Amino acid sequence: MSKRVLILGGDGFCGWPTSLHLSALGYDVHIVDNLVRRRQDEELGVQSLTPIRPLSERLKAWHERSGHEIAFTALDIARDYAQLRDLLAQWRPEAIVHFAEQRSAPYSMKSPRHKLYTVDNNLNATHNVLCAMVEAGLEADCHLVHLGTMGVYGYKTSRFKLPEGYQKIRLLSPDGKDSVETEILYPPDPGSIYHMTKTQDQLFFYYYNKNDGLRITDLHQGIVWGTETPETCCDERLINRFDYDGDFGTVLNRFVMQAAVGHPLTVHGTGGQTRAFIHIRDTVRCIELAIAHPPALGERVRVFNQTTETHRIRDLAQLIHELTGAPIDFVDNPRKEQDENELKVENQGLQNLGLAPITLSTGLLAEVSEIAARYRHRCDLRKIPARSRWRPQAASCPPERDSDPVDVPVHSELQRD
Ligand code: NAD
Ligand code: USQ
Repeated sequence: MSKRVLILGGDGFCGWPTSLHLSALGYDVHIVDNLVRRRQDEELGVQSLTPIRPLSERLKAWHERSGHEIAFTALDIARDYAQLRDLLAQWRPEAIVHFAEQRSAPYSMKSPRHKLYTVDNNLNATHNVLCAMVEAGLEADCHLVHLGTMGVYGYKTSRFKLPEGYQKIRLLSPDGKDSVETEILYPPDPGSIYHMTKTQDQLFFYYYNKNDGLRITDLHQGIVWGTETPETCCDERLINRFDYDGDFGTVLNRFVMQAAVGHPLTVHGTGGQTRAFIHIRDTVRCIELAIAHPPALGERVRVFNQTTETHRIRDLAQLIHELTGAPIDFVDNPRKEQDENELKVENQGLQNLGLAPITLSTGLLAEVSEIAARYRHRCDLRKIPARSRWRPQAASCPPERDSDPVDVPVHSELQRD
């Protein structure tokens, strides 16, 4: 019998291609999603650059193409605790992949209500999953794979490589005469409310692993770029989402898309920020590897840095400029972050399990560029600038008026699909 995998957030940018990839490998895949991400597009008055289909149509198309069925349950895992628990107790997944959080740093900083929504959604979602796993009696049988972020470490330049989750330290006695060596979670240093929720997820994992023996892998993922995987590009109805707007669009995909529509590349500040990156095809492969190698019973939370390379933002802009001729615009940075930082990352864990990293190449950039060019007529140029600010603006420059974050019962979301 094939292994049962529950994908929380399986309609999203990473969750959809992962669901297809695991289904193609023969896993019995079941998606849970409340489709809030589609409603956030409505809230922001924007749409994915690629024409993503309703989830029901996606699932039908996948069945037609592959012969595999993917089940879907609509629920809000941050609110519908009892339904989540019952689903776990009845279906008894052997692995759960948890993508179902509000994942945009700018969205989390738009207004007090967006901060409240992000904290409420992300912390309750993660805690509900852990609590339900215990109540459903899945301690020994199920492995939770969570998508965390490289941003939990913060972006201060360090003399050392960032470790995979844990840091050896020496604790000094109050008089400084004695010391003891130990290992702790790397000191968190979140750069946004969104990133802060991911640092708090780590404590939930630590506790449930220690207290209930849950087996957990936390994947500290870098910025994902690219859009298609072999499964999503086999039928236009399976196409993955491509976010380009100032809230959900991430930097490299934004630059490629900006070049395709003739918009200057929007480098924040000096562009001296160095960040970790991974291609979407490696995302799905890393999750496959994490599922195939669960921690042993009694093992502490396993942490992998799910990233294949680091790049400085202005170097990426320069590369796209050289490939396309698009001009570079150094804009005021709406975020509170260091202008310049170095970043060295330990990332052997997933490679030891068999990941052969895909790194930035002109061929792969051309593929993203081709998608961006194909759908550029769907782009709304007004949605490109990043307007969400980390600090209140001066009175002479009033902030953008944002609508409230989505806050509607799940049932009306479902009627849209
Ligand atoms: P996404 O917003 O495209 O997908 C998240 C999915 O979860 C959406 O389909 C949404 O509807 C669903 N969801 C959110 N809250 C839910 C809830 N309470 N109940 C049920 N469903 C809910 O995001 P993504 O880009 O696919 O990211 C997935 C995960 O990976 C996130 O946790 C994110 O923090 C992490 N991550 C993403 C990136 C990236 O560059 N995209 C990088 C590092 C880490
Ligand atoms: N940036 C620009 N120009 C732009 C957009 C962004 O210069 O048009 C800069 C930002 O100021 C920042 C960097 O590029 O310094 C990265 O921004 P981003 O929006 O690409 O990525 P980020 O906000 O860090 O968040 C994304 C995902 C998030 C994930 C995170 C991984 O949205 O879910 O956790 O990447 S990491 O960055 O490693 O924390």
